[in-house]
Amino acid sequence: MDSTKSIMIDISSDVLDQENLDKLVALNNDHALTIINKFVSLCKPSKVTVITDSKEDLDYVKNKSIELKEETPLKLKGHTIHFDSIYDLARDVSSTKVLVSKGEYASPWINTIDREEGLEEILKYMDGCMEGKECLIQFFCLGPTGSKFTICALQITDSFYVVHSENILYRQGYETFKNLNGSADFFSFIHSAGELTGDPPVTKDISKRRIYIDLKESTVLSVNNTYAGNSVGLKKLALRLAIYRSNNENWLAEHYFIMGIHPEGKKRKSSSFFAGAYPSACGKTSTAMITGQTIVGDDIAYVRAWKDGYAHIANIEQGIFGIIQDVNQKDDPVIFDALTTPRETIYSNVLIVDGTPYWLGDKRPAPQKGINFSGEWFPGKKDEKGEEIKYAHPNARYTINLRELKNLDPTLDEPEGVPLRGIFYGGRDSDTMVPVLESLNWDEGVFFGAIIESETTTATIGQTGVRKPNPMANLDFMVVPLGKYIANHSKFGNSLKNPPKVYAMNYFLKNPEGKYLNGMLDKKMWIIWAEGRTYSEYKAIKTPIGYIPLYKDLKALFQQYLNKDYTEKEYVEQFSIRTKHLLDKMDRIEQFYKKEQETPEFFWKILNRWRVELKKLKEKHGKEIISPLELV
Ligand code: SPV
Ligand code: MN
Repeated sequence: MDSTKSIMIDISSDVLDQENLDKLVALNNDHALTIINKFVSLCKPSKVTVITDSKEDLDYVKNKSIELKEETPLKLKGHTIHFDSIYDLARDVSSTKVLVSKGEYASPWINTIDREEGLEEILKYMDGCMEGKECLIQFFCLGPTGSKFTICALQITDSFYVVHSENILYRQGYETFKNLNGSADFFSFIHSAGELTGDPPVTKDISKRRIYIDLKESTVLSVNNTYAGNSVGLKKLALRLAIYRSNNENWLAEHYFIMGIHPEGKKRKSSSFFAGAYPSACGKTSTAMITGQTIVGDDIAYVRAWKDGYAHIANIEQGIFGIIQDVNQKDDPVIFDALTTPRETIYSNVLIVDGTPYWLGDKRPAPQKGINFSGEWFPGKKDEKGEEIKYAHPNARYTINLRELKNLDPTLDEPEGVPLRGIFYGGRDSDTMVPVLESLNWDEGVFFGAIIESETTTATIGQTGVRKPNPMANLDFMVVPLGKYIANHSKFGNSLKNPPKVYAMNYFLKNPEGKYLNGMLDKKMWIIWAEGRTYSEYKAIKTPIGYIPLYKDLKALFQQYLNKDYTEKEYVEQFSIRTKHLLDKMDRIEQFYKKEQETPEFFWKILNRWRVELKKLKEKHGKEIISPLELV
């Protein structure tokens, strides 16, 4: 034991005691020990604690997070509140960079920094960043354990909130790590909240917030932040590493929810599993939570070709870090119930009034005072720039384990994942795409994902409401050339005997007066229609851009599920082909993809076909907006 210690672990016994040392040695993994040695000596914590999968260790994290005031208990049992710095309430895209070597190609919208320069900068910020603090070391599994999907991960951090969140959101993996038999095949995340200020303590030096992705070492370094999208290694930091790996191994790592769709009154041999990618804050979680359906996951999934000829998909998480704004009793009864009853839940950046959390759009009377990320809050409070501080942040979140939800699909831990029947792609698009559209084939479906445009939201720092391309809702996390990523999608699906059907979705279409054309509940009709299409149950109208539903089928669905009279006028307004808007979109998309050196040929072919056929349609009808009734 001692000789192992002197060779492998170079940490003073004042910092790492025998019990914790033993836990590390038992892993029998030199690569992990090398990383731990390196970062403990750089970050200089006063204490190192190794967290195994035991309840005792997990409780230690929870209790210590409260003791250190990273979290504060609320009125209901298991509920806590965590506040991030007022400057750290969303993902910081501009400080998140991929380390690249000289001469390496990166698509222009991938934020990069020269590897040497980036490492020098961030390692400088990390030097001594844990002084006087306790450092936690924990091991996790991305994906169901013991499965082809599983990727192991090592997290080193000085934030108990980060590890507590991870323990809710991911599967513990200390025991699985032992079974790696010394392999270096895992992801590593080193994080520090940096110097802290205030009560509760938050990151002080936000100008030195950096999140640097080292693809070569399968490592992400993140410093001077606590907002989970910046700090929690296993979430979007791991997604970036997985995108890199999957694109070199012909599988997919996606910003997907997964749901089981269960149409009323229809007997299926098995559940119908669908995935969907929409940019953050565009209805992903609420789709996966549609009443009557089951949820497998709401944010990140891996997809692999399976021997049955289907793509199989697995949620790599086991919890939800969900946007809380607009969650209310009427529209999201399952989540609302879970959030207002005792269970392990971390709230972040909501308003606390006498130990009870309030958030925007909760449909309760607006509170008049309380504590939020700005300290004591009162109506009319302004920030430094003179802008009003709302009582809760629009990107305020809740963190819960999926097992807390009564609509959880029983396949969450299935090592084989589940066969994927369909994929939804969508964005916040007020004027172009119809509410639901089926692709003509797999490559046209890849095109649907590749041409997502969406108005920016509060999930990222910066201006909101700006229309931007967001391929597969994954652009923020892209670490390989976009062209390579699109080509990988094409190749992946075309190699399957039963590729998923693909649907473009748009929940945000408006009329020329700016009024939304669909209600919150309408998306249920689109998913039930899509599911039925995968069983060839509905006929559809072929348009230049794909298949749209027949009026009679939607009318029947609205009647059945909402007891609503869906009028032909509504259908025509929603499903007309807006040729001018679509052609303008093709121009924008062309400009965007022209910047990419590696855009595959099939993409340009489809874009040109859309253009030619949309123009023809416009000319044939002598107008810009063509009613679906004229296309039957
Ligand atoms: C998102 O913004 O897409 C999220 C939350 O799911 S974050 O962890 O910030 O990425
Ligand atoms: Mn997300």
